[in-house]
Amino acid sequence: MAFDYDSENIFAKILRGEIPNDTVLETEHSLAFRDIRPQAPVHVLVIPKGAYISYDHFAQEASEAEIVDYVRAIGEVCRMEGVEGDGFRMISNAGEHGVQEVPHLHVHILGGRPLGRMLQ
Ligand code: D5M
Repeated sequence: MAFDYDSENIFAKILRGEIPNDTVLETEHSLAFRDIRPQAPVHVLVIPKGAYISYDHFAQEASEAEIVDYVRAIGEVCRMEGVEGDGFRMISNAGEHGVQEVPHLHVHILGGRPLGRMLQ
C-alpha cells in the first residue's frame, strides 16, 4: 500500500521549525511536545520525526532505530511527566473513523488526574 504523506500538515511544520511548540523531549528520531488543547494536566503528543501518517505506515517503513527510539521516547515522557506512578492513558487516533485531525502519526499521553473509564 502506498502512503500519501501531506508535508503541509501542522506537525510537519513543527518538525521543520516553522511553528513553535512546547517541547518536552527531543531524541534523534522523535519529538514530544505539549498539546495545544490539553484535556488533562499532562497532555503530551509524541511523534516520530519521519514522515509517517499512521502506525501501519510507520511499522512498515520506519527503520528499527526509529521504532526503538519512538517506543523509548514514549516511555521516557511518561517518566519525565511523573505519570507512571498514578497512571496515564495513551491514545492514537487514526484515520476518519478514529477522528485523526493531524495526518502525522502521534500518540497522546494523558495523565495527572483520574481519567475515567473509556471502554465499557
Ligand atoms: O488530534 C491532534 C491534536 O493535535 C489535538 O489534540 C490538537 C493538537 N494540536 C494541533 N495543533 C497543534 C500545535 N500547533 N501544537 C500542539 N498541539 C497541536 P488528533 O485528533 O489525535 O489528530
